[in-house]
Amino acid sequence: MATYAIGDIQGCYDEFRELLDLIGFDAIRDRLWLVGDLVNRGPGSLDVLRFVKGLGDSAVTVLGNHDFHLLRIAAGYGREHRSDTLGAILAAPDREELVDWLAQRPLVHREGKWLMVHAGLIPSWSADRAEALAREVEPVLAGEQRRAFLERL
Ligand SMILES: [Mn+2]
Repeated sequence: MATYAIGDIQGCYDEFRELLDLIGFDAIRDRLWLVGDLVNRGPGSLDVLRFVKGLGDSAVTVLGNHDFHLLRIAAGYGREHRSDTLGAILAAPDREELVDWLAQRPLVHREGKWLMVHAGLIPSWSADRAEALAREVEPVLAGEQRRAFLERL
């Protein structure tokens, strides 16, 4: 069993699948840590979301700023930027499932001596503090207060 950590996929579905083939990733045996920003910029954000969601417990994903951008737009807040490539997700028949799934991802993942977070921590924060703050935000984002939270984000 191996754990592979991969950074910002940013909608680059074909390259992502190519990379998984290259490292011989086996969803039964191995685990994937994804460091946030699954979506936007690349052309395959919808496929990335569907695929990673389908990996179930084999993949751990923390949220990145582009993922938050999608959550805000899906909730009716924020504006699509001209360079955004989120249209296919927003128009997808499984949009609600995908957005709900994304909103339930953690902000911080900690396992043993490892801490995974998108784009780093404020230097004055400890891992404990980052984890505690993440655990405060996550149920809000995953629950009924999501819209109110995203409006103010
Ligand atoms: Mn980012």
